[in-house]
Amino acid sequence: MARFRQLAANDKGRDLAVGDIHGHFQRLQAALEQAAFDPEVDRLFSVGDLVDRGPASEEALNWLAQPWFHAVQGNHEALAISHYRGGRVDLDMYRAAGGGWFLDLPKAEQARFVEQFERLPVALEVQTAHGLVGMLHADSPFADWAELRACLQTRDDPAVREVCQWSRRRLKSGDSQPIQGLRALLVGHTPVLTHKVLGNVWHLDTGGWSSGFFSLLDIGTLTLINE
Ligand SMILES: [Mn+2]
Repeated sequence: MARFRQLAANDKGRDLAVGDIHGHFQRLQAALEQAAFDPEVDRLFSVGDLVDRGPASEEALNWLAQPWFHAVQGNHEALAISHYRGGRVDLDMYRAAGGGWFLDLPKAEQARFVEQFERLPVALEVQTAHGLVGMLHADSPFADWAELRACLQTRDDPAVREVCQWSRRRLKSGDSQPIQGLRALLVGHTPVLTHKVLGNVWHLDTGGWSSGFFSLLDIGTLTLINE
């Protein structure tokens, strides 16, 4: 499956992006209703981690089946894939991180999720009237978006995937160097109290799945509509 996806601009409605969901689809639905999200014309982009921790991870499949919903693969989707495919996963860590619902599923049920998670790109980019907006779960291993695009399009490099899905370096070090070739890069993975912009990198995991709220970013205008 393609590790990089490119989407054309939405000339009919709004494109909104949201941080980590972690099984809290009911809360997300409420946030969308408050934002008057219209699935007929609007699109919703997830920066990954749809499952684990929350009460309704199973609903991820219903959301992923919607034509207006687009997501990249987070480290929690990667954990499910890795476990199912026989990779090395620390099961205590995985269970502690909310993966119990998946580990306890029969293998055939796990397959239904893994098949969909494997279809998710590691990174995607969306055209907007004001420039290109990129998304991935954690951080870009390259300062130039074109380099990441070319890399994901041509080879499967586990080290590149690792940074894209797991790194907390940028936020920890307060690195405000922008990603070249993008108007904005949207990420999640590390919870923040309110959205945080470093350079042109927007950290959107404001803990809607825990004690925070879901930030919905209009990627056309780069404005938060509920913060
Ligand atoms: Mn994560």
